[in-house]
Formats: sequence, structure tokens, C-alpha cells
Amino acid sequence: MTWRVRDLVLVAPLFACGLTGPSSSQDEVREIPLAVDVDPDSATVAIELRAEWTDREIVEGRSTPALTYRDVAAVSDDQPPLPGPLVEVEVGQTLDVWLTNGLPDRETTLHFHGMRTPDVLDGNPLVRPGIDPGRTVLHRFVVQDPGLYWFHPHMFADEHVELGLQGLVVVRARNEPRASRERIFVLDDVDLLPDGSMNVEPSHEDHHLGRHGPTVVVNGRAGGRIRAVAGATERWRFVNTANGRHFALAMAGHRFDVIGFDGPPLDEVASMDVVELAPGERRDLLVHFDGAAGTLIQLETLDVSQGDHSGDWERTALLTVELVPGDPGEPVEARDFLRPVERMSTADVATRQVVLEAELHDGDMPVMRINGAVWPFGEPMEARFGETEVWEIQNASELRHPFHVHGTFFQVIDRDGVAETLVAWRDTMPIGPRETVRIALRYDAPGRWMFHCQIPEHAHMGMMADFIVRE
Ligand SMILES: [Cu+2]
Repeated sequence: MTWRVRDLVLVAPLFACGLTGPSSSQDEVREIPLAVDVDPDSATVAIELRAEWTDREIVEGRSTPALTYRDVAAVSDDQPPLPGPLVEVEVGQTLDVWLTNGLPDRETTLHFHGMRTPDVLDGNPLVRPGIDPGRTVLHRFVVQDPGLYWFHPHMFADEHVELGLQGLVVVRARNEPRASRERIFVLDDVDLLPDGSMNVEPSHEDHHLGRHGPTVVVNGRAGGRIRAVAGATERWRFVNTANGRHFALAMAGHRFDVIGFDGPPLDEVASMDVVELAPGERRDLLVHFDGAAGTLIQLETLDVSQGDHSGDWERTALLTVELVPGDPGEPVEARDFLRPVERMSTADVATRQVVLEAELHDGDMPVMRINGAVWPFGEPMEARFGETEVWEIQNASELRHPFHVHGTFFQVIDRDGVAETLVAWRDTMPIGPRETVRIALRYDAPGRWMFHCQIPEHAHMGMMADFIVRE
């Protein structure tokens, strides 16, 4: 039976996510460990990863079986990181990622979310088959764009991303300024069972909202504290790696000076009280702490209920910032990080229609489609290398979908006809229920590319498609 809107309203309480706050633990928020570069040549960064099972302490005192990308060259005897590791690389360098599939029973692929790689390295199993258990594959490409990116499998992503296969790549521009303190925060949530294990059996709500749970984690741990020097300006980057949860970041008495979205920096500062992040999205920002030493400040995610059926994500504390005395370092200005952004011209370009559909079934798995087809059964769209097009993406469903395009960046033109004033390079953006969004994108690389809902459950239920860029 297909769900009608009336049914959805009746079952709306099902979507309420009963959240608890973070644990009372006031451990330091973990920093994502840097990946070890095993290539002495300064033109290349080479890392060796092994996707495997591990045990993590997400909540203090409880051991949670999880997946990780273990940094094979790391000498630390610590438990492998979750998420991580963090690869640091500069524009123009070659990145070599050797991935061994250490999973006992599943193929895997690597997708470098947001990075412009050759399509054969993009993680699409239709372009290059998955890596069998026990095998190692080299992913080599020249890094093109500054920004924070993340990598994850594009097979079994609904389970494996939830279980922790999430790594980070920070790409710096040459001569990029440095703030005295830079931090990366990976935002996620999990559903922990009483025995400490992660529940990855999808519930009815998980099919609609993505696997989610009441335990919100920052850099793999629930709760925590950071210390910031009073008077300092810090650079923070966020990535939302959750399958389904939306975040709305706020910090009482503080504004965020956003200097970048997913890709290269903005050309003007976007000062915001609340920074929203749909699954897959990133933000790059500066935050200034002008309080006195001893001040405690909560970073929290606000209530993201929007009266629709996309989930009631309740207000939750993420971490505590404790201001401490010390040297705030050289002052940095947000404008130092800005760079010119080309305004994509859409005069005289073709418009392509993209329709997202979700057929919701009572008690059964939904069916989701793009332009009438369930991936991989649709005909790929055809495009010409170097051409710019407008995509008019119509969300014909009652659910919110974070929309992700591989192989290129795009700019949002308008939402339901209302022009977007902020010009940013993006690879992911949320589309609300029944909303239509127009984007401009250029086919930057020949090959076969995917585009899909970033909620991996939705992608697996069919909301994914390919386009082929021909020279
Ligand atoms: Cu979706």
C-alpha cells in the first residue's frame, strides 16, 4: 500500500527521535589522527589503509564493534581511529591511497566525496568492480581543489558508513594562511544497544530517515570538551557523516564566519548564527572567542524539526568549549582566506529535469527513483565534456534529500524560484519535501559519474543515477 500524506501525518510521532544529551564525560574531544605519508617524495602523499573490524569506545566504558580505515603505517598501539585517518595534502600533489579490503565477506570501493578524481577512482562499482576481500588497490590522482573532503565506500554504504568507514582529506591551497588553531569536527550519530554494539538493522524510520540513533558523536566520541585560548580566532571545519541526521550548529553569543562550503573558499564571508549541515555537507569557518578565561560555551545542534516528515532532530549538546588563558596567536581575518569565485553563467545553457521520487509503503521498504528509474536500471544521462547545464531538481516526495553529484562542483541558482544569494562551490545540498532547486554545473571530466541522495538508505532503495560525460 502506498502511503498517503494523511497516513504520514498519523505516524508522524514515529519520526520523533528521542535524543539524550551527550555523555557527561568531559574528555577532550579527540583529534582525528593524521595519516602517515609513506612516500618520501614531497610531490606525492601516499597512505596505506586497511578497511577492517575493530573495537571502539564511543561511549565511555563500553566497547563497540565498528569498522575503520586502519592506517597501516601508524606506529601507535592505540585503537584504530573512528573516524579517520585525516590525510593532509596540497593542491597539485599526487595522492596515492592503497586500500586493502580487510573485511571478511564484503566487497568495497572508495569514493572520495567531493574530490575531482578520474571516474575509475570514484567508487562506482559499474565503472570498476568492487575490491574483493583480501585484495589491495591503488587509487592515484592529482589533487585539484582546496577544501575538506571525506572518503567512504560506495558499496554497502548504508551499513558500512554507519559502522565507521569514514576517512578525511583536507586539501590546502598553496600559501594558504593558517589560523593559530585549526580543528576538524566529524559529526555523526549512532544507535547503541545495551551490549555496546551498534544497531545497524534498519527500522521502519531508518528506511525513511537513514540509520540514526540518539547518541550524537563528535570525532567518534559522545560528549567532550575542547580548550580554546581566550581572545583567539580558531578555524573550524565540519563534516556531517551521518546517514540521515541534519545538524544546525549554534553557540550562544557567537557567530560563525563561514569562509567555505564543500569545495574551494567563498569570495565573501557569510556570517551566520546557525550553520546547517545536511548529510555529506561540509563547512569551513572562523570563530572568535572574546570571552574571559574560565568561560564555558556550549556548541550545540538546534532543533531541526521543520513540520515535515524529514525527522525531528532535537536540540542536543555537542561539546563544551572552555576558554583558557594563553597566547591567542597572530590575529587572522576571515577575508585572508577568501578567493575569487567564478559566477557560473547560465545564459543560453540547456536545462535538464531531474525528478526525485519516493514511494512509501506501510510496513515495507520504500521504493525510490530518479527520473522514474531505480539505480542501476535506468539509462545513464548523456552529457558533453566542458559544457555547462542547469539541472532543475524536483523533489516529488515528502522526505528531505541531500543531493550529491560526483565528479564536479555546482552552484545553487534558486530554490522554488527564490534566488540563492550566496555563491558557493558545492557537491551536496539538501532539497526539502516538494521543493524544486535549480543548480548550475559544468561537466568537468569525461567518464561515468553518479548522482544520488546522500542518505545511503535512499540511494540503496534506488535514488541514484549515472551520467556519462563524453569528449
Ligand atoms: Cu534521500
